[in-house]
Amino acid sequence: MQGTAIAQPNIALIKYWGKRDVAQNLPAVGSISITLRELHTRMHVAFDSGLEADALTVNEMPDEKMLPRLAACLDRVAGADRPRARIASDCNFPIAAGLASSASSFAALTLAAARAAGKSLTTAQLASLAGQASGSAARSLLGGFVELTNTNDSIAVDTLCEADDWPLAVVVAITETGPKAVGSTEAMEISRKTSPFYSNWVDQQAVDLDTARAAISDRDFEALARVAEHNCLKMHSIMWASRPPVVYWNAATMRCLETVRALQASDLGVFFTIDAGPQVKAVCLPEHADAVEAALRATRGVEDIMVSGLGPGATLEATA
Ligand code: 2P0
Repeated sequence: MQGTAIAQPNIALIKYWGKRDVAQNLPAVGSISITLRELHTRMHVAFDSGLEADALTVNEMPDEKMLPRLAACLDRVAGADRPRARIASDCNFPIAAGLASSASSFAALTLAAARAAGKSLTTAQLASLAGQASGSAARSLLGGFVELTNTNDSIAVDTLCEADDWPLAVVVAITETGPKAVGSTEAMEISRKTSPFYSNWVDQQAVDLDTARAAISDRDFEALARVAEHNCLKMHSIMWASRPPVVYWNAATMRCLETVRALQASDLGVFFTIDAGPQVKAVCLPEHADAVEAALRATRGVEDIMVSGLGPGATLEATA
């Protein structure tokens, strides 16, 4: 009646932004991401019929705030009549700072809960369950370069390229810690309902996905860089033009982009991407990671740096 799983966050190169079905949490567009290696969330789930209520600890501290969303995920995996559960989450990177902690958390939780419930689920079933909890979580089930596609009434995830087959590095420049002002679920709905650019975004996504898929298949870093930066800036433009506007960037975010532009002008293999937060992720060729890290560390307003390679998908751990 227990299970433990570990999952890594992922960074979208072609972004998920907007929902076609809010109740089912189905995305409006497909997306392509890279799964990281060094950052992780470990989730332990133990069902216990002697418990009167679910209980959650995050990094060994009791946590009431996240519990309803995690409990709802357990209900979907194990059924609403399941025994109550003890959930222990341990994360080795800052939570809610634009680093996709929900992706690694819900990928690990879905896998751990299925094991604890004695269910053997396919990747498609796991993706659907993880995706209902958090759209980006389904991508963390797999490693390397991962594509999430919309099917008729669900989603599917596939590995486009294993981590070892194109071992890029990611340098994360943290410009601000602490939770964001507007959660991405709410910001997506503001975009969908009010941004004049939203329908163009949805219509153009297939072209960006095709371009990125081809670049990954050809290991064409320049082509991937161009389409990923374009897709990222389009996503933020939708938000800037919505009412009310949603601006996740701060002054240091902008300075990091200038740093990346300067590195590109010196012929370093690097490009930026930014998610629903002010951190800048610089994706680079591994031989350039040290130079990219040094330049971002020296950028005014950067509080901390994390460096990661690309890694595997979510895995179950042997439970003692
Ligand atoms: C992504 N983001 O593709 C995009 C880019 C943020 C910016 O997926 O509402 O926490 O729980 O499905 O998965 C963050 O959104 O959103 C996200 P919900 P989630 O990575």
